[in-house]
Amino acid sequence: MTLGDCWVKGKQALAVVSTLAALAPLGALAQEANPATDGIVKGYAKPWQLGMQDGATPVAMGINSLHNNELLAICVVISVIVLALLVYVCLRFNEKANPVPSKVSHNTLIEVIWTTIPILILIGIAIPSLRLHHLMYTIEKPDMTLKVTGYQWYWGYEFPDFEGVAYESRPIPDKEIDTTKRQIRLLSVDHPLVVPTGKTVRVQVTGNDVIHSWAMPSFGVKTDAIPGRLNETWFRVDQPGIYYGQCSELCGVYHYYMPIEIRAVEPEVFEQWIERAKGGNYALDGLSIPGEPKVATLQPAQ
Ligand SMILES: [Cu+2]
Repeated sequence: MTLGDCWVKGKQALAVVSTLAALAPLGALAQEANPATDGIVKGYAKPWQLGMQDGATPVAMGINSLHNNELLAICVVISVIVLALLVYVCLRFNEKANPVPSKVSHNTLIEVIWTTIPILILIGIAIPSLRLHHLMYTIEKPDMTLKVTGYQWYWGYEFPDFEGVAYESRPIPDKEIDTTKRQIRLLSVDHPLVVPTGKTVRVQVTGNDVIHSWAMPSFGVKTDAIPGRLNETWFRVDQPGIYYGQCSELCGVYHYYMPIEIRAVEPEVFEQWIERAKGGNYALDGLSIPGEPKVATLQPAQ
Protein backbone atom coordinates (compact mmCIF):
# COMPACT_ATOMS: atom_id res chain seq x y z
CA MET A 1 0.00 0.00 0.00
CA THR A 2 1.42 3.37 -0.98
CA LEU A 3 1.41 6.45 1.22
CA GLY A 4 -1.31 7.96 -0.99
CA ASP A 5 -3.55 4.88 -0.47
CA CYS A 6 -3.03 5.14 3.28
CA TRP A 7 -4.06 8.78 3.20
CA VAL A 8 -7.26 7.98 1.25
CA LYS A 9 -8.17 5.05 3.54
CA GLY A 10 -7.55 7.18 6.63
CA LYS A 11 -9.81 9.93 5.30
CA GLN A 12 -12.55 7.38 4.55
CA ALA A 13 -12.33 5.93 8.06
CA LEU A 14 -12.51 9.45 9.52
CA ALA A 15 -15.59 10.21 7.45
CA VAL A 16 -17.35 7.07 8.75
CA VAL A 17 -16.48 7.88 12.36
CA SER A 18 -17.62 11.50 12.07
CA THR A 19 -20.89 10.43 10.40
CA LEU A 20 -21.59 7.99 13.25
CA ALA A 21 -20.75 10.72 15.78
CA ALA A 22 -23.13 13.10 14.03
CA LEU A 23 -25.93 10.52 14.09
CA ALA A 24 -25.53 9.73 17.80
CA PRO A 25 -27.68 12.67 19.01
CA LEU A 26 -30.55 11.29 16.91
CA GLY A 27 -30.75 8.35 19.29
CA ALA A 28 -30.95 10.77 22.20
CA LEU A 29 -33.71 12.65 20.40
CA ALA A 30 -35.74 9.47 20.15
CA GLN A 31 -35.38 8.92 23.90
CA GLU A 32 -36.51 12.47 24.71
CA ALA A 33 -39.93 12.90 26.32
CA ASN A 34 -42.31 13.35 23.47
CA PRO A 35 -45.03 15.92 24.17
CA ALA A 36 -47.00 14.59 21.23
CA THR A 37 -47.73 11.26 22.88
CA ASP A 38 -50.41 12.50 25.29
CA GLY A 39 -52.79 13.26 22.45
CA ILE A 40 -53.26 16.94 23.25
CA VAL A 41 -50.42 18.19 21.09
CA LYS A 42 -51.63 17.06 17.69
CA GLY A 43 -50.01 19.07 14.95
CA TYR A 44 -46.34 18.47 15.65
CA ALA A 45 -43.46 16.88 13.76
CA LYS A 46 -42.51 13.91 15.92
CA PRO A 47 -38.98 12.49 16.18
CA TRP A 48 -38.52 9.70 13.62
CA GLN A 49 -41.80 10.58 11.99
CA LEU A 50 -42.45 9.14 8.57
CA GLY A 51 -45.01 10.65 6.23
CA MET A 52 -47.09 13.72 6.84
CA GLN A 53 -48.68 15.02 10.03
CA ASP A 54 -52.19 13.76 10.73
CA GLY A 55 -54.78 16.00 9.14
CA ALA A 56 -56.85 18.11 11.55
CA THR A 57 -59.07 19.82 9.00
CA PRO A 58 -61.13 18.56 6.04
CA VAL A 59 -58.52 20.01 3.65
CA ALA A 60 -55.56 18.35 5.40
CA MET A 61 -57.42 15.04 5.56
CA GLY A 62 -58.19 15.38 1.84
CA ILE A 63 -54.52 16.07 1.05
CA ASN A 64 -53.34 13.11 3.15
CA SER A 65 -55.92 10.80 1.64
CA LEU A 66 -55.10 11.87 -1.94
CA HIS A 67 -51.39 11.38 -1.27
CA ASN A 68 -51.46 8.19 0.80
CA ASN A 69 -54.36 6.30 -0.70
CA GLU A 70 -54.73 7.37 -4.29
CA LEU A 71 -51.40 8.69 -5.60
CA LEU A 72 -49.26 6.22 -3.68
CA ALA A 73 -51.44 3.31 -4.86
CA ILE A 74 -51.16 4.47 -8.48
CA CYS A 75 -47.37 4.84 -8.11
CA VAL A 76 -47.06 1.33 -6.67
CA VAL A 77 -49.16 -0.23 -9.43
CA ILE A 78 -47.18 1.58 -12.18
CA SER A 79 -43.84 0.66 -10.56
CA VAL A 80 -44.79 -3.01 -10.24
CA ILE A 81 -46.01 -3.21 -13.86
CA VAL A 82 -42.86 -1.48 -15.19
CA LEU A 83 -40.60 -3.70 -13.09
CA ALA A 84 -42.44 -6.83 -14.27
CA LEU A 85 -42.09 -5.73 -17.91
CA LEU A 86 -38.37 -5.07 -17.43
CA VAL A 87 -37.81 -8.48 -15.86
CA TYR A 88 -39.80 -10.15 -18.65
CA VAL A 89 -37.85 -8.31 -21.35
CA CYS A 90 -34.50 -9.18 -19.72
CA LEU A 91 -35.37 -12.86 -19.49
CA ARG A 92 -37.28 -13.35 -22.74
CA PHE A 93 -35.24 -11.18 -25.10
CA ASN A 94 -31.66 -11.58 -23.96
CA GLU A 95 -29.06 -12.75 -26.47
CA LYS A 96 -29.24 -16.37 -25.37
CA ALA A 97 -33.02 -16.73 -25.28
CA ASN A 98 -33.62 -14.72 -28.42
CA PRO A 99 -30.55 -14.86 -30.70
CA VAL A 100 -32.34 -13.44 -33.77
CA PRO A 101 -33.98 -10.12 -32.76
CA SER A 102 -37.13 -8.85 -34.39
CA LYS A 103 -36.70 -5.92 -36.80
CA VAL A 104 -40.13 -4.42 -36.02
CA SER A 105 -39.81 -0.68 -35.38
CA HIS A 106 -43.42 0.49 -35.49
CA ASN A 107 -46.74 -0.77 -34.18
CA THR A 108 -49.70 1.57 -34.27
CA LEU A 109 -51.79 -0.35 -31.73
CA ILE A 110 -49.02 -0.41 -29.10
CA GLU A 111 -48.28 3.28 -29.66
CA VAL A 112 -51.94 4.19 -29.20
CA ILE A 113 -52.04 2.11 -26.02
CA TRP A 114 -48.92 3.63 -24.48
CA THR A 115 -50.22 7.12 -25.21
CA THR A 116 -53.79 6.70 -24.02
CA ILE A 117 -53.09 4.77 -20.80
CA PRO A 118 -50.91 7.57 -19.29
CA ILE A 119 -53.52 10.14 -20.38
CA LEU A 120 -56.23 8.16 -18.60
CA ILE A 121 -54.05 7.88 -15.48
CA LEU A 122 -53.44 11.65 -15.50
CA ILE A 123 -57.16 12.31 -15.87
CA GLY A 124 -57.77 9.91 -12.99
CA ILE A 125 -55.35 11.95 -10.85
CA ALA A 126 -56.65 15.33 -12.07
CA ILE A 127 -60.26 14.74 -11.04
CA PRO A 128 -59.66 14.23 -7.28
CA SER A 129 -56.89 16.89 -7.34
CA LEU A 130 -59.20 19.54 -8.78
CA ARG A 131 -61.95 18.53 -6.38
CA LEU A 132 -59.52 19.06 -3.52
CA HIS A 133 -58.40 22.41 -4.94
CA HIS A 134 -62.01 23.48 -5.09
CA LEU A 135 -62.41 22.55 -1.41
CA MET A 136 -59.25 24.50 -0.50
CA TYR A 137 -60.28 27.69 -2.24
CA THR A 138 -64.01 27.77 -1.58
CA ILE A 139 -64.94 29.28 1.76
CA GLU A 140 -68.55 28.55 2.52
CA LYS A 141 -70.17 30.89 5.04
CA PRO A 142 -67.33 31.54 7.46
CA ASP A 143 -68.32 31.64 11.14
CA MET A 144 -65.41 33.86 11.98
CA THR A 145 -62.68 35.91 10.30
CA LEU A 146 -59.10 36.05 11.38
CA LYS A 147 -56.47 38.42 10.06
CA VAL A 148 -52.87 37.25 10.13
CA THR A 149 -50.03 39.68 9.46
CA GLY A 150 -46.41 38.62 9.06
CA TYR A 151 -43.89 41.02 10.54
CA GLN A 152 -40.08 40.84 10.73
CA TRP A 153 -40.11 38.80 13.00
CA TYR A 154 -43.37 37.86 14.66
CA TRP A 155 -46.98 37.18 13.78
CA GLY A 156 -49.81 39.62 14.41
CA TYR A 157 -53.32 38.21 14.93
CA GLU A 158 -56.53 40.24 14.68
CA PHE A 159 -60.11 39.13 15.24
CA PRO A 160 -62.15 41.70 13.25
CA ASP A 161 -65.43 40.14 14.48
CA PHE A 162 -64.51 41.00 18.07
CA GLU A 163 -63.55 44.61 18.48
CA GLY A 164 -60.20 45.32 20.00
CA VAL A 165 -58.91 41.76 19.91
CA ALA A 166 -55.48 42.02 18.28
CA TYR A 167 -52.16 40.83 19.58
CA GLU A 168 -48.69 39.67 18.69
CA SER A 169 -47.20 36.21 18.96
CA ARG A 170 -43.54 35.46 19.61
CA PRO A 171 -41.69 32.26 20.49
CA ILE A 172 -40.78 31.46 24.09
CA PRO A 173 -37.01 31.89 24.57
CA ASP A 174 -35.10 28.60 24.91
CA LYS A 175 -34.18 29.21 28.54
CA GLU A 176 -37.83 29.72 29.55
CA ILE A 177 -39.20 26.59 27.88
CA ASP A 178 -41.21 24.60 30.42
CA THR A 179 -41.81 21.06 29.20
CA THR A 180 -44.28 20.41 32.05
CA LYS A 181 -46.52 22.89 30.25
CA ARG A 182 -46.04 20.99 26.99
CA GLN A 183 -43.89 23.76 25.62
CA ILE A 184 -41.73 22.82 22.69
CA ARG A 185 -38.54 24.64 21.83
CA LEU A 186 -38.82 26.83 18.71
CA LEU A 187 -42.54 26.06 18.40
CA SER A 188 -44.33 27.25 21.55
CA VAL A 189 -45.21 30.94 21.67
CA ASP A 190 -46.11 33.50 24.33
CA HIS A 191 -49.57 34.21 22.91
CA PRO A 192 -50.97 31.34 20.89
CA LEU A 193 -53.76 31.79 18.41
CA VAL A 194 -57.02 30.56 19.93
CA VAL A 195 -59.76 29.24 17.67
CA PRO A 196 -63.06 27.47 18.30
CA THR A 197 -63.50 23.87 17.17
CA GLY A 198 -66.13 22.97 14.60
CA LYS A 199 -66.28 26.51 13.18
CA THR A 200 -65.25 27.60 9.72
CA VAL A 201 -62.55 30.21 10.14
CA ARG A 202 -61.72 32.48 7.21
CA VAL A 203 -58.08 33.55 7.38
CA GLN A 204 -56.87 36.68 5.64
CA VAL A 205 -53.11 36.74 5.38
CA THR A 206 -50.89 39.68 4.59
CA GLY A 207 -47.32 40.85 5.17
CA ASN A 208 -46.02 44.05 6.68
CA ASP A 209 -42.47 44.20 5.38
CA VAL A 210 -41.24 41.21 3.38
CA ILE A 211 -42.91 38.01 2.18
CA HIS A 212 -43.68 35.53 4.96
CA SER A 213 -45.78 32.39 4.75
CA TRP A 214 -48.35 31.22 7.25
CA ALA A 215 -48.02 27.43 7.15
CA MET A 216 -49.88 24.90 9.29
CA PRO A 217 -49.09 21.38 8.04
CA SER A 218 -51.83 19.65 10.04
CA PHE A 219 -54.39 22.15 8.67
CA GLY A 220 -53.30 21.74 5.05
CA VAL A 221 -52.72 25.50 4.96
CA LYS A 222 -49.73 27.33 3.55
CA THR A 223 -50.52 30.87 2.48
CA ASP A 224 -48.01 33.53 1.56
CA ALA A 225 -48.12 36.75 3.56
CA ILE A 226 -47.30 39.38 0.94
CA PRO A 227 -47.09 43.12 1.66
CA GLY A 228 -49.87 45.01 -0.13
CA ARG A 229 -51.87 41.89 -0.86
CA LEU A 230 -54.56 40.04 1.05
CA ASN A 231 -54.49 36.28 0.57
CA GLU A 232 -57.33 34.18 1.82
CA THR A 233 -57.64 30.65 3.11
CA TRP A 234 -59.78 28.78 5.62
CA PHE A 235 -59.82 25.93 8.09
CA ARG A 236 -62.16 24.07 10.37
CA VAL A 237 -60.63 22.08 13.20
CA ASP A 238 -62.87 19.47 14.74
CA GLN A 239 -60.61 18.11 17.48
CA PRO A 240 -59.52 20.33 20.37
CA GLY A 241 -55.76 20.32 20.71
CA ILE A 242 -52.52 22.17 20.20
CA TYR A 243 -51.24 22.50 16.67
CA TYR A 244 -47.98 23.92 15.42
CA GLY A 245 -46.72 25.53 12.24
CA GLN A 246 -43.98 27.89 11.13
CA CYS A 247 -43.29 30.76 8.79
CA SER A 248 -42.35 28.96 5.59
CA GLU A 249 -40.82 31.70 3.51
CA LEU A 250 -37.25 32.73 4.20
CA CYS A 251 -37.92 36.22 5.54
CA GLY A 252 -34.61 37.31 7.02
CA VAL A 253 -32.17 36.66 9.80
CA TYR A 254 -34.81 35.82 12.45
CA HIS A 255 -37.00 33.71 10.17
CA TYR A 256 -36.85 30.92 12.77
CA TYR A 257 -38.47 33.36 15.17
CA MET A 258 -41.91 32.94 13.61
CA PRO A 259 -43.50 29.73 14.83
CA ILE A 260 -47.27 29.38 14.89
CA GLU A 261 -49.09 27.82 17.83
CA ILE A 262 -52.81 27.27 17.60
CA ARG A 263 -54.98 26.18 20.50
CA ALA A 264 -58.24 24.77 19.19
CA VAL A 265 -60.70 24.88 22.08
CA GLU A 266 -64.39 24.11 22.36
CA PRO A 267 -66.68 27.02 21.39
CA GLU A 268 -67.73 27.67 25.03
CA VAL A 269 -64.09 27.91 26.06
CA PHE A 270 -63.42 30.18 23.12
CA GLU A 271 -66.29 32.47 24.22
CA GLN A 272 -64.73 32.79 27.67
CA TRP A 273 -61.34 33.52 26.19
CA ILE A 274 -62.62 36.10 23.70
CA GLU A 275 -64.49 37.94 26.47
CA ARG A 276 -61.25 38.28 28.39
CA ALA A 277 -59.32 39.09 25.22
CA LYS A 278 -61.65 42.03 24.53
CA GLY A 279 -60.26 43.52 27.72
CA GLY A 280 -56.71 43.01 26.48
CA ASN A 281 -56.02 39.85 28.50
CA TYR A 282 -54.88 37.15 26.09
CA ALA A 283 -53.72 34.69 28.75
CA LEU A 284 -55.14 31.21 28.52
CA ASP A 285 -55.01 30.18 32.16
CA GLY A 286 -58.05 28.35 33.39
CA LEU A 287 -59.20 27.48 29.88
CA SER A 288 -58.30 23.92 29.18
CA ILE A 289 -58.52 21.45 26.37
CA PRO A 290 -60.52 18.28 27.24
CA GLY A 291 -58.19 15.63 28.61
CA GLU A 292 -55.69 18.22 29.72
CA PRO A 293 -54.98 18.57 33.45
CA LYS A 294 -56.15 21.92 34.74
CA VAL A 295 -52.81 22.91 36.25
CA ALA A 296 -52.73 26.09 34.22
CA THR A 297 -51.06 24.19 31.43
CA LEU A 298 -52.53 26.67 29.04
CA GLN A 299 -50.91 29.60 30.70
CA PRO A 300 -48.33 31.10 28.40
CA ALA A 301 -44.98 32.26 29.72
CA GLN A 302 -45.02 35.97 30.53
CU1 LIG B 1 -41.41 35.07 8.17
